[in-house]
Amino acid sequence: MSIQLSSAKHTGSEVELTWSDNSQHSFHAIWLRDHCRCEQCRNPQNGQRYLDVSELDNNLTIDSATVSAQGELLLSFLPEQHQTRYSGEALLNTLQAVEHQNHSRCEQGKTLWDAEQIERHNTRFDWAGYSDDQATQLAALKCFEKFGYFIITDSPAEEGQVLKIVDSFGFVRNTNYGQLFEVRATLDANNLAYTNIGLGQHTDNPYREPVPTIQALHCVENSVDGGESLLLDGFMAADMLRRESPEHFKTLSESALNFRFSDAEADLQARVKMIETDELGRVCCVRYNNRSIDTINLPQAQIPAFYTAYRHFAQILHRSELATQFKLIAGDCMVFDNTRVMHARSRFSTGGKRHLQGAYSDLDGLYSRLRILQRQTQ
Ligand code: NM2
Ligand code: OGA
Ligand code: ZN
Ligand code: ZN
Repeated sequence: MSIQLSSAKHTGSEVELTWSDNSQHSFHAIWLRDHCRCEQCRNPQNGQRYLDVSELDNNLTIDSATVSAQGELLLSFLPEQHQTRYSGEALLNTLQAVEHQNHSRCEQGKTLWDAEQIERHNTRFDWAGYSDDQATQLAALKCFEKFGYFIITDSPAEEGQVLKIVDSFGFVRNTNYGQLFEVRATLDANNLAYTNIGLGQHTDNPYREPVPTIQALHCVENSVDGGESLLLDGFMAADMLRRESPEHFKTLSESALNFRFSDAEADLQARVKMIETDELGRVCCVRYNNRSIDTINLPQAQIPAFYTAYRHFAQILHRSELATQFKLIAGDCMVFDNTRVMHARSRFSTGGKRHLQGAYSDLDGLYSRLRILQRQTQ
């Protein structure tokens, strides 16, 4: 049984709570007042707040704080005589959330992997099972949350299938490349992706801010020699960089770079970091694309340190023990977190045909879908 709220003591500005395991935690009056869930403070149907903090009295204090027989915290505030209550569980959940500071984007709480580690897990889900069964879809989305990708297998090798796959977990992000883009060798390609040359480890569209946070690549046909795929965990690579050289990691997480894509119809530019960290220094986005890095216009005094760090990161990305490699066959679709997982493809022959269809999407939609599926299975 989880711990219960036993007693409350207040000083006017704070409440000190004592729990059944004798631990103690304080909450401030302003937090307790602002988070009130009564019908005057929040809409009971949708839970959205009516209250705006500017309306709170400057002299807000706690008038009384007691613990009910059911273990609820009962409070009243001055000067407005407002009353509110909290379950012990809600307060405990808050304390835990504060301690972990977890969020769906950063490296913490995820399982970082290298080639050997990922091969011990299932990351492949066949389309029939996935589209029929919510438990399978939930497993695929949990795989994505943990490892940054999943692969749909045995889906119809038809044009447009990639959009059905994106629809299953979220929403397509339209860009200058279209809702859906054709990845095949063309003449006059506006992007090297549309040729038969190999593409090194990269994330897509670092020149776009906000970056598309998910990419789906569905294989319609792949009868060429070569054209093999590779995925690697960019959070793992960033972590290795940090372990091998905290200084190089710092350089890449602090230097803003210009990325650019320009053709007849678009001139996309973004000034962003190769390794982005959150307020606690945890990696939450990596960007790496040697084709699209614009002029590096750092002061020349910073150039040697920058290139040393950049080359170190690049060398890590090319270590074969990091990458899982496979050849997409018709009907396969890889869905990956474009803020975390890097992809690459090897050069392919001009004999035979290779045709992928791609689409961008975003993490907010996928994580929302994941939480809804979790809610339904609870
Ligand atoms: N395509 C395939 O980010 C990139 O420029 C990689 C993107 C053209 C949509 C290729
Ligand atoms: C891309 C890309 C990989 C491939 O289109 O962004 O990286 O396998 N394609 O062709
Ligand atoms: Zn209230
Ligand atoms: Zn790409």
